[in-house]
Amino acid sequence: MSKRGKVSFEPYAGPAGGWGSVRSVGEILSREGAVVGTAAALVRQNRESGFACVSCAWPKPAKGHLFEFCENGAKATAWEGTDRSADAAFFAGHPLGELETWSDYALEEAGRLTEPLRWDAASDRYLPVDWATAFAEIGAELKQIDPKAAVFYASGRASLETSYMYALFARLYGTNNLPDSSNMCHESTSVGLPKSIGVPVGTVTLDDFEKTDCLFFFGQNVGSNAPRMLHDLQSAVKRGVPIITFNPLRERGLERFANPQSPLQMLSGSSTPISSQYHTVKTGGDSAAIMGICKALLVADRQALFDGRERLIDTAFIAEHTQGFAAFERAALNCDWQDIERESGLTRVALEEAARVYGQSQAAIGIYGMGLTQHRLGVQNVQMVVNLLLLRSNIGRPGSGVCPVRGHSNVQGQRTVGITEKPELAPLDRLAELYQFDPPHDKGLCTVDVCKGVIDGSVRAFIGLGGNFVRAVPETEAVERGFRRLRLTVQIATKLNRSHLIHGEVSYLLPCLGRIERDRQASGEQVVSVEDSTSCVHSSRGVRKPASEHLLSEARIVAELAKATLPPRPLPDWDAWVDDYAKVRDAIEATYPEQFRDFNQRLGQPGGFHRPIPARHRIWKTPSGKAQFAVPKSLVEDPDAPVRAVGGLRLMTLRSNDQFNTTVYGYDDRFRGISGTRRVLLMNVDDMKQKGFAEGDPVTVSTDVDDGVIRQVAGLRVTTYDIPRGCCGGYYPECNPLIPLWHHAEESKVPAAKWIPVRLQREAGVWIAERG
Ligand SMILES: Nc1nc2c(c(=O)[nH]1)N[C@H]1C(S)=C(S)[C@@H](COP(=O)(O)OP(=O)(O)OC[C@H]3O[C@@H](n4cnc5c(=O)[nH]c(N)nc54)[C@H](O)[C@@H]3O)O[C@H]1N2
Ligand SMILES: Nc1nc2c(c(=O)[nH]1)N[C@H]1C(S)=C(S)[C@@H](COP(=O)(O)OP(=O)(O)OC[C@H]3O[C@@H](n4cnc5c(=O)[nH]c(N)nc54)[C@H](O)[C@@H]3O)O[C@H]1N2
Ligand SMILES: [Mo]
Repeated sequence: MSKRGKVSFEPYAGPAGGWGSVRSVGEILSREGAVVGTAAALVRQNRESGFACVSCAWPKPAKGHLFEFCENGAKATAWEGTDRSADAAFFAGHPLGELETWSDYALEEAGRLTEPLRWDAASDRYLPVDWATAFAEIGAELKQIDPKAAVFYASGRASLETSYMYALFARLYGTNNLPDSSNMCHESTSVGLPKSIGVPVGTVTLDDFEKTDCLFFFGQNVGSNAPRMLHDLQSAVKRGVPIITFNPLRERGLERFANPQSPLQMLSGSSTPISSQYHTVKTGGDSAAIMGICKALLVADRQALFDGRERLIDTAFIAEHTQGFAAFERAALNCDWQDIERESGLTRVALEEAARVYGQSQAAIGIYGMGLTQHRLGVQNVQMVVNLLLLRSNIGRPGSGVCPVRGHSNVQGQRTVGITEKPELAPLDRLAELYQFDPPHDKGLCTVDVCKGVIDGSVRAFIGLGGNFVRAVPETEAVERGFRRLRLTVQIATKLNRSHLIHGEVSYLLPCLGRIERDRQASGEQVVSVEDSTSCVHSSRGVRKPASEHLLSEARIVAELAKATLPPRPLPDWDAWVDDYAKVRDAIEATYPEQFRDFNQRLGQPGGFHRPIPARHRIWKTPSGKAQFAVPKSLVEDPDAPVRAVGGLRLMTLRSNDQFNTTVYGYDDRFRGISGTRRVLLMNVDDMKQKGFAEGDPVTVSTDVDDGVIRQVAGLRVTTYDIPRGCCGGYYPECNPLIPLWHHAEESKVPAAKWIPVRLQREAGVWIAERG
């Protein structure tokens, strides 16, 4: 992994996993100086006695492999377990004005935060402050602020226990302003799935992967972002299960995988092909593509009926369990192949082939990620996957189901225990009864609304439970300007990032324990719990010595903030909760008795337990009581920016194999053959020719919308890439300044980060690589 090595672009011919992955892990372990402690920690990653990986949300099997981690999980662990620290001496040496010029990489590379800090205006520095003073001052500030003007953001990592306490604190204080990273991520799922099948989460478990005989994969980059899933895919492929993939890019992990835990594959240099069909759909072309498959299936079904052969759709299931089929069928049959081909960028023949394989399967799973949710019609995309599955009764049967691959390791769980800006999703009556108060009933702010409020000045205080808000959101410039005008910013974090530097008048940086660290409280060492992408709740126990003796647990920080802010009240007993997290779990169980029955007891069982998901049993909690077919509103995923005037491109923002969201581990994207830089723009060779660009030309990218705002990112270098014509790719978060705040999914408000209309301009002068 080169930090600032030679810049090069060469197609990567190796598989995902394999020796490249082993090498990459070794490099980060030695760079973080964390070899011994972290290697020991890795053995316990995702295992019964150990901690849940801090990287992605893919489930762990109840009986783990010897090493139940992947390349990127190991990097995340090493990153948190680094022996470097951003301590008082570090901050004494660097005023914030200077740190603002540092890269995301350099900021986090400074190491772990070690003590509580308060911004000092005179010296423009973060200076140490003791915990008691910090809590008292923050409490005093919050008391002065209208609760409706305060925001309690969460980034998806904090445990169920901390998240429950955080949400309760916000509501006792008087607000539902509880946005979380999910608002930029799978909120399209949380809005789409309830309409279609009556639950906000996926329906599959790991067991279904062993029983399925057909997998669809839409817009999820498994090799980089959920690598442990490759084991499940590899086993499926070995059983002969076809994998039908839709992705504008030929992602390595979706093509070939060499299992680093298989001595045979590692020594023989062999690998497993993953996808059996790879459809390089145009960015934003999935609704059209799925419509094409449905249409082909429905046409073939009519033919089968006519010929007296077995039907291809499950008419009995459709009649008993669904609503809206006739309208959907009509829409699909009336759809023009020309429109489908134009919008998806795929041929009718290719889509008919996908339908043919699907039609032969007994049990299919639809897997998807950000390629579907981060679009203007992201909610519709999700519902289209369900439509496809419902046609052949692929929900609520072993081996079948819908599988949104969540991002942060506890992002799904945070929603489960009440972190939501939507009051109707929180059990307010129950909370009122348990804690004897009148919870706020008005709608809180989601991420996009928070950005609006920060820009227009109606938001006054921002508390961040993890995350890197200003870097992760759209409309970077205006949001940063707004953040500097806030009265109060409080960031609870493990590592320094840009959101800590763009701060309010009064600003605190509160360092916390990471999940891999031992968390000792009055009753002894604590375990916490998290929920994965399959609604499996399991425990996590830290194994490493904390990075500094001054760190507090997130649970403790939240409790102290609550005590300092709220008027004295008998309930809850925050101190008792912090002394023993099992008591918080009792409170969670009392609030959600069905979901968390016998919580403490079941948390101890191997592999944890699955929350009940009615759709798994074909109980549909929709208004009609049936699963719902949804007619797509349009096959064009960006209703405001249809193919604009000649020369415009659709930009999708991507993660490299060397980052976790805004955390940049390095400047290589091994699977995509890019080394030494992130300041690139991936382009189709014919688009480059047409624009007269040569390989490596520096360009300025501008957003192509007419709203009077100029949004630009300069200094990207174009490189030819196997990407559909009319589309281009750049990295997140570097390209975030290009996303207009209003350019988000209808209904779910997820920023449409996978289709930003842009124009390019060649720059005079030479391209300069980023500073590491
Ligand atoms: N190592 C690592 N792991 C992670 C993360 C990380 O940054 N690093 N992030 C975590 C988080 S929070 C999340 S949400 C997940 C994100 O994981 P993913 O859901 O995989 O998200 P992305 O990497 O943004 O890109 C998704 C894929 O969608 C494709 N794509 C883009 N546009 C379209 C489209 O219009 N249609 C289709 N079909 N495909 C499209 C891209 O080529 C890319 O392969 O991963 C989690 N895990
Ligand atoms: N253009 C574009 N924008 C996107 C996306 C995209 O694909 N394209 N993806 C979106 C998605 S899916 C997501 S989820 C968001 C992510 O947005 P966020 O969740 O806000 O961002 P992260 O980069 O995950 O946050 C990283 C920071 O979290 C802190 N941290 C790490 N571990 C811990 C911990 O254990 N406790 C605490 N308290 N802090 C910790 C560290 O300080 C670190 O710097 O970004 C979104 N933004
Ligand atoms: Mo995410």
